[in-house]
Amino acid sequence: MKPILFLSLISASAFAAERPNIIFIFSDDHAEQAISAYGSKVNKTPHIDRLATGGARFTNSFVTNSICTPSRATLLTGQYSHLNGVPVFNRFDGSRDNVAKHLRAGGYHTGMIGKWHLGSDPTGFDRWIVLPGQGKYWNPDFLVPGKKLKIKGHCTDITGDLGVEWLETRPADKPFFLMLHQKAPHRKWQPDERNMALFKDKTFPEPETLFDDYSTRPAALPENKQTIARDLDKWDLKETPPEGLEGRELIKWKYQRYMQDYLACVQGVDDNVGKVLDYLEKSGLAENTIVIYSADNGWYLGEFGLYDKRFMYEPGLRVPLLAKGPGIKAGITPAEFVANIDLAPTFLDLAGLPVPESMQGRSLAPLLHGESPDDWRKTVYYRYYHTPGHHNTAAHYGVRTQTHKLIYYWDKDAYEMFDLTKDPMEQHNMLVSEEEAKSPEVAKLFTELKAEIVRLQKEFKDDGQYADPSTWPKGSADGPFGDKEPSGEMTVSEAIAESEDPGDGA
Ligand SMILES: [Ca+2]
Repeated sequence: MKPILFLSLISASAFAAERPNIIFIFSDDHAEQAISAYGSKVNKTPHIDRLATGGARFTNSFVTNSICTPSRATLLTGQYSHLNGVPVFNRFDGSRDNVAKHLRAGGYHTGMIGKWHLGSDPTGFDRWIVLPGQGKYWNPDFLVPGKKLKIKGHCTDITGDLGVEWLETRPADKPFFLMLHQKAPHRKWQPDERNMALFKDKTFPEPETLFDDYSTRPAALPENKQTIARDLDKWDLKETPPEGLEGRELIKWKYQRYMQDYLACVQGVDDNVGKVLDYLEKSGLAENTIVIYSADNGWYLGEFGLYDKRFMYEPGLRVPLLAKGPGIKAGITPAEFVANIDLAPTFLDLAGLPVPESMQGRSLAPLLHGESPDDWRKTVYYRYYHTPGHHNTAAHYGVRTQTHKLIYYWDKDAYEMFDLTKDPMEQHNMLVSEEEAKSPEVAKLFTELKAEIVRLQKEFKDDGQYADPSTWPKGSADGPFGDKEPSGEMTVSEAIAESEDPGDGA
């Protein structure tokens, strides 16, 4: 008897019991440094910390292109931007293969809720309800197949509520896969009222590099437009600075205003992680449900004098990654280099499904089980394209090893190299002084890191396409959604009832 026939004889519910449910909670721009399990000095995240205590907290988790839309395309495809066709804020082609299609075909009930920002309708999901483009914090519209719905309230709480409602109304005879994607804490930070009240008068310690003068990194940092000093606008700050403040005092004031709103938005995300975890425990689903938390890109909390993401320095490159559930060892902190290309293969592997050749990442399941494979990657390759973009951030690629980092700004033909063991804040570019660059030790390291980039570009099939902005695919990640009139105001339950995909089962 062939295995496929054998499977068809097992009742669906018996099969469901064998395979774990998976909930992937994603947030937008949530810095690892703003999670207490990661040692935050500025806030506490008790609910995200529950995942660390009861499961795995990855200590070297990176993104391959630190920006929203490309990261989401990588999440779905397990591929770098140059292969999945989304190097910048362009539209994802929904006819491409994605992880949800595999899970759905493999017997999972699949759902996508919240921020999508890929410009095309979601495919591969039994039910989806997503924000148009960036979405709004207050009284947001949501898209379901063919319609736009308006829901009253704060987006973070609504997204959490939609998640619980989706779980309540799912078919009980199938394992499920739910992507629950928060808009928060994306700029221009508008917290819910309860957390705004909690954070409005707080003050936070400043990072060591808030007043970075960029003197050893002249290639791209001085011209960037994501600085706290110059680039936060009146919509970010929402208040006029006190009269007479200037220079460093004004930067300090802006930093505090920024952090108050940003961290209040993070707290809303944490509250809603708690809402989902509590529901899973109360309903008994926790026993067979894996919950994974991550963010779409790194983020600067004043380090290098910056907010935003993009640059390959540590705060931009690192993302939180935590997971708890059946089969995952409690309290482990895997230190292997993992990246967002690994998420799609991980979902499939956890579901007992094969990982297609097209995916470039590797399943994290062995690491979640407490194993440490000898042949795990020791370096990570990064490539950012969006130049000048919204923040005049020069395009670059690079490699991070366990001890060093090499960054290359190709339009400027400029390299930066850092020793992360001696200089974790990346303040000293070892190539800026000719004398140091020519020293045998530094020159040898530079040669080795350049060779490693070449090796990684070959391994990941990056031949430099999209390096020239004229080759970027057309179509915006923000549309086309404006042509649908929103419904009258809906409740979360009414909205979920509209979310079923009548599509082709793709
Ligand atoms: Ca983002």
